[in-house]
Amino acid sequence: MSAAVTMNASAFEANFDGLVGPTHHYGGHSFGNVASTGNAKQAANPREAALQGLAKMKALADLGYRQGVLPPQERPALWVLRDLGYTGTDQEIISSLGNTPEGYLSAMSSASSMWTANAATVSPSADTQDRRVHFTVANLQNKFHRAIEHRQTARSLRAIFSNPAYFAVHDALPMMAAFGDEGAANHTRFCDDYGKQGVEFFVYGRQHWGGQVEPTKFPARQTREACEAVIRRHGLALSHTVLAQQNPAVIDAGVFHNDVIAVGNQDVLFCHQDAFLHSAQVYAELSEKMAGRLQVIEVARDAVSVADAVKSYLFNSQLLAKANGKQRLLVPEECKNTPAVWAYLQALQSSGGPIDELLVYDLKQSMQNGGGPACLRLRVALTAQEALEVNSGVWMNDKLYPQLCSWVERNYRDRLLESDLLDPLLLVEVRSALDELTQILRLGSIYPFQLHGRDE
Ligand code: SUG
Repeated sequence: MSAAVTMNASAFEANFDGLVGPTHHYGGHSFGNVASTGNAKQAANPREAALQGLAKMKALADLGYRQGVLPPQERPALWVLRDLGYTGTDQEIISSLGNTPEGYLSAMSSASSMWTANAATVSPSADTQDRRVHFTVANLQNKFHRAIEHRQTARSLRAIFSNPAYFAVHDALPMMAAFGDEGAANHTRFCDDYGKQGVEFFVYGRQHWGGQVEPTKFPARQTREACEAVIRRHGLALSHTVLAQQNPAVIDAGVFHNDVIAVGNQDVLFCHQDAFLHSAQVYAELSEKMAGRLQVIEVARDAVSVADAVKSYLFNSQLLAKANGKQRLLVPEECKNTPAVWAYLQALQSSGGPIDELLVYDLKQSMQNGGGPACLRLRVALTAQEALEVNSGVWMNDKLYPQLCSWVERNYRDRLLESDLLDPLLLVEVRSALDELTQILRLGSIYPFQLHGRDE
């Protein structure tokens, strides 16, 4: 069974999933993400959202994969509202925001940090010059509700990957359009073995200086300049990195991150025919840098349209290594409900190719905001020694799972509308829940309310 193999390997890939926060709701904040704008103002169920995410984490831990938990952020972000000139007590600020047409309270209450593929870009120690695991926290500067995540993300990552002899957690890049960075959602690492040097693949939506083509309808959130800065910071060898531009037409069709149209793991790239500009060149460069060992599974537009890929999140799946040398594909339930996609997946599974198993999970609460299985996780390849240096309180196991489920059951509401964000009790509930969580996960004081209201 894979359990023994993945746990005992000298290096392996761990997934760190974002625990959904208690203010999960549908704010419609992400222009270009059609699920987010399409489901705006629907009633959300934060309790169900958190339990759905925990069930996926536990299932992967049970299959033998290393699975970690990243904590949610404190919301509403009152320190940002104070920066914007709102004054008074916390409760006075919250109630004074009820009528703002800009939706400030909703944006400042977003639980969007659950999508930890956007928390950071991670380079394993086998790829970096100083042989440490490097993280660059994503600035997420394209969206107001997400641009406020990076400082807490850095604090949380430093509380988990705290030993500087093994881990380097870099602050976010400058908060400018030229350096728009959305983290691992636009980054894939190919390798033969997680512990050996791999090929890091960076996909950008536009080039800020000197770019030729860009989407015209929706924003390209990731820039080439940001990818290049991450490559420099992490000390990656250019002989083992590949940069590619996303096809602007698919961004305009709702593919706001590359992980909505492509996923890769080890020596497999699974992507749509329309994912990249100049696909043939991209595959050739990847293959050359992988010394010919790359397997590309390209899904033809005749088999699955871009619209069906966006609706089902076929490519926002997790490709997971198995002990038999093949891979599992973990997809959201929406794939089952999209006939062309489900037919494709049935054929894929029995094709004799590198993917021989499907896992299907219900992640509807997150999916309705445009966040599938792959959005919910940050991949960190670790050696066995590095894994020992990770704050052990965050590893998912038989003890942590019931503790977190009970914590959710006790602290989360089962219905949340935008108007509920005005409820003065919600802030009290959030802070008391997060205080307890930092103890369960043994994180120490990381939140602004624990740091006397400061976000620095
Ligand atoms: O940034 N949705 C997120 C979804 C992120 C998905 N991540 C990856 N593809 N890796 C986003 O657009 C919606 C929030 C709202 O509208 O309430 C939101 O932020």
